Amino acid sequence: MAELRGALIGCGFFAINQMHAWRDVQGARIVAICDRDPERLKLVGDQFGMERRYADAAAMFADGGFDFVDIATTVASHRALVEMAASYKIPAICQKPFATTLSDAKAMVAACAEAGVPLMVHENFRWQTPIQAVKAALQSGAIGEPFWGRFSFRSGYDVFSGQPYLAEGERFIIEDLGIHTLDIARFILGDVASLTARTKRVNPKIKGEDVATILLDHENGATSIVDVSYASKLATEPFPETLIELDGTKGSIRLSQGYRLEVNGPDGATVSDASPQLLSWASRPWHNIQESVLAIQQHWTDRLADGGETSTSGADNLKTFALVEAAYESAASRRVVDIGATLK
Ligand code: NAD
Ligand code: 89V
Repeated sequence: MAELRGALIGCGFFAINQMHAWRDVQGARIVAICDRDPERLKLVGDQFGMERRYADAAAMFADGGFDFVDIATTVASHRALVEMAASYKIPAICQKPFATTLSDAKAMVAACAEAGVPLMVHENFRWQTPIQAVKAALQSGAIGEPFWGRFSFRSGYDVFSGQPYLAEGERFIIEDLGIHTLDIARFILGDVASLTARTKRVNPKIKGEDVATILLDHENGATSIVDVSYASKLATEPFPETLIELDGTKGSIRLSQGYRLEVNGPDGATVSDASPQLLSWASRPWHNIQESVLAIQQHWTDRLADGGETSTSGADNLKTFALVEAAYESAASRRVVDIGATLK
């Protein structure tokens, strides 16, 4: 099968990881890049030896010559760029957060469905090695039926130096980081029927909330807590680890700091190391995220080649995005929010 040719839009902070990962993906390569900022276009173009460079996405689509597009811009441009891809019948990957509103996200899913092209959200956290290890342990049946979970990301890491826009939005931690944690909760314990949330802003230098606690009622009857913070000053900084606790009818799973995975079942406890690999282009502490970028981009390439549905398709991600919207609604109203009603 011929190698798939991709085009990447948005050559910013995170796209560097995506470009490195595309070099390692089997079966696809990037043939064109686009950024409206000439400095970013030059920097990434030179670093990755790209000949085809565009300041305007419309001009790049008009020239064509690629089989899919990887949209790595920030959220404001996602809807227009996904709809542009659909209008050219080009399969699209879109960075998280998928859109600024759930109605935009639904419109993007509808546009790609009408065009008959796949759409995947670059929701990479569920592809992290430790998260996949927890899922595999649960699926092995070792702890029986899970009835309770906690998905926790608490850090004091300075995310604002690399991503200054995170300090400027009315919304911060749920939309940027909690979106990953909520997706992990769905991935591990299944879809959510309703939720309740509380938020706080601790850091006075930012606009949005930097602490959130969300109580989820899963459709299978399990209860879980998603708690996220960028205001937690810990003795050993855990960024960017998601810690997980699961209690089941026959045992328990604990993913603790340092990627330590403990599975306690009827036959006793096993402890293993669920650390991610340090890829040649990766650097600590980001290597956990960087490895998952390669994993999701390989998954996209494999599904595009065999026509299968991706794990984080646009349609799937609407259910994660609905949790983000519902969490903000619940924090504002202090009420329980029904996810079925949010998704309607
Ligand atoms: P950034 O601001 O550093 O980069 C975005 C780039 O897109 C900029 O260079 C900008 O000029 C360009 N751009 C924006 N609109 C454009 C348009 N219409 N046409 C062409 N170029 C355009 O942002 P970033 O930190 O790289 O974040 C990008 C996305 O990646 C965000 O949605 C963010 O949430 C996500 N992100 C994901 C992770 C993760 O682990 N999954 C980590 C960091 C960032
Ligand atoms: O994954 C992200 O979207 C990043 C970070 C991990 C820093 O929150 O913005």
